[in-house]
Amino acid sequence: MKKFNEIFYSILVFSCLLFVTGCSTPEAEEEMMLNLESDLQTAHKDVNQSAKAKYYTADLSMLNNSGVSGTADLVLEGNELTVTIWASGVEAGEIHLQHIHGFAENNQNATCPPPSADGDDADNLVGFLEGKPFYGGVLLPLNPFPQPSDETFYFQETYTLEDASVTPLQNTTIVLHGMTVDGTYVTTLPVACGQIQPAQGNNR
Ligand SMILES: [Cu+2]
Repeated sequence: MKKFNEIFYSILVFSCLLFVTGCSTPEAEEEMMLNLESDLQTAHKDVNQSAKAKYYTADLSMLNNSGVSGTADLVLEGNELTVTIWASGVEAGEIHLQHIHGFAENNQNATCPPPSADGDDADNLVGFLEGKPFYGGVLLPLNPFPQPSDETFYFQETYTLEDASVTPLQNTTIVLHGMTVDGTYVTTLPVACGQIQPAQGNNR
């Protein structure tokens, strides 16, 4: 009889353990969170149904002979802006500032500075401030800023726009920064720039 009780007790303990662990494994919790998240996303989409996604693109061309080029894709849905950037020719191991630039105050169309934007400092470089009359001020920092381990990077981030300062997006530019000049890394030096334009996807 004692033996039976022992076995019965062990089975009881074992099934309790199974029940408890089964309900609280990290995997199960993660799955629950994912389900919850997708429910939330569905709800969010329903709310934003009237806000049709708008698609934009920018060809990033090199500035200051940097050898940097790239492409940016932007999707604006309501006030959620997703920015994707592929860049190559960047300096490995260095932080590359990147921003959406433009003129918030008067909707002037931002452009990329020509080589002649180099002022009379005769350094043959278009500095951050020398480019500003063309691309305007920083409207949205595209952080976290990439610090690639090689000469390319892929970047994607979604931002909730607090106000209308970056819209209309076709009036803005994307500028990548950061290059070594005479042995010194100049974090702010513009290395690539592209005007944001509506993409074909707008007709989707
Ligand atoms: Cu910038």
